[in-house]
Amino acid sequence: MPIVNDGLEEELQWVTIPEESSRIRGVLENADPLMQDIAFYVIVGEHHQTDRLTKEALDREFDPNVILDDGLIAGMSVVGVKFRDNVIFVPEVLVAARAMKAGMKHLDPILSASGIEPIGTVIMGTVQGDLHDIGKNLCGMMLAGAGFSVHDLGVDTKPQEFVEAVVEHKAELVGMSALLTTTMRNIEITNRAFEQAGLRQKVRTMAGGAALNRELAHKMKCDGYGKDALACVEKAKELLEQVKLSASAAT
Ligand code: B12
Repeated sequence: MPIVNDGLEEELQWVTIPEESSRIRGVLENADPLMQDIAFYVIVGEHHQTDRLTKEALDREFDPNVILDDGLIAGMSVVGVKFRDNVIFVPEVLVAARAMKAGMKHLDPILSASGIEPIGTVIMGTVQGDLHDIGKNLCGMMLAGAGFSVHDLGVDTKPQEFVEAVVEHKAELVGMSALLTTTMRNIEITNRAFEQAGLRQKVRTMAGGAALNRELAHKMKCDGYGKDALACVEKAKELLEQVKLSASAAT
């Protein structure tokens, strides 16, 4: 199906790297026109329209995961490309992030609702010095939806804050988000803080964000890496099993 939203088609002209273009187009060309509209309004930072259309999509019984992937995240991918290529700058990205959040506000309660006893506890936070929170929030929502109890420490989280939260909430898992190459090393520093607090054997840590890949996450001494929110949930479940196994081996 072609892109029927002319504004979106125009925006896609900014995506010039062939692999990026075919990945983003692949999603949008297979998406419902309503998802194309949502993506467009995220790109241009129209939070009222994103808010309205996300609600309309839910009323029309679109799967919330489809709205998230084919609408909101697809739009944000184009924003990412335009920002990287200096087509837009921080203020425009902030306006797009506000639009994305306006849509996520409707999806959050649905993606987070599970209504069952938590399967485990996760502390989530963006590492110290880093203010990006969209991806971390998505991961938190998906984890909550999968049955985890999630405590979100927000952005710019100091290593000691992660440590204190693990103790306070008796968490088995920690999820760290880092989008900047300059803040990535704070993942390792946080892992070291767990070591110094004598907690490193008890807690499993995972990380994600644009700055990372599997190798880097392991180099930063994490137990796991997730490339997106779905992988985050899978990794959390896997690490929780490891915690349970090592706890039962210790008794
Ligand atoms: C939005 C954005 C901003 C917004 C943030 C708003 C907000 N509330 O989050 C604003 C404008 C504030 C911003 C500021 C800056 N930004 Co910025 N930003 C972005 C942008 C365009 C999109 C990020 C995003 O939200 N993506 C969408 C979400 C859904 O994806 P995600 O975050 O990657 O999350 C997914 C996965 O990574 C994973 N994941 C994320 N966290 C976790 C955690 C765990 C545990 C797991 C398992 C998985 C996981 O799952 C998520 C869901 O699928 C990226 C470009 C990009 N391609 O990433 C640049 C980008 C990250 N920013 C960049 C830069 C340079 C900056 C600034 C330094 C710019 C400046 N000169 O001021 C500042 C830094 C501010 C600071 N101290 O943090 C660079 C980083 C380059 C680098 N390698 O270091 C990028 C890559 C753009 C670029 N190509 O140049 N930015």
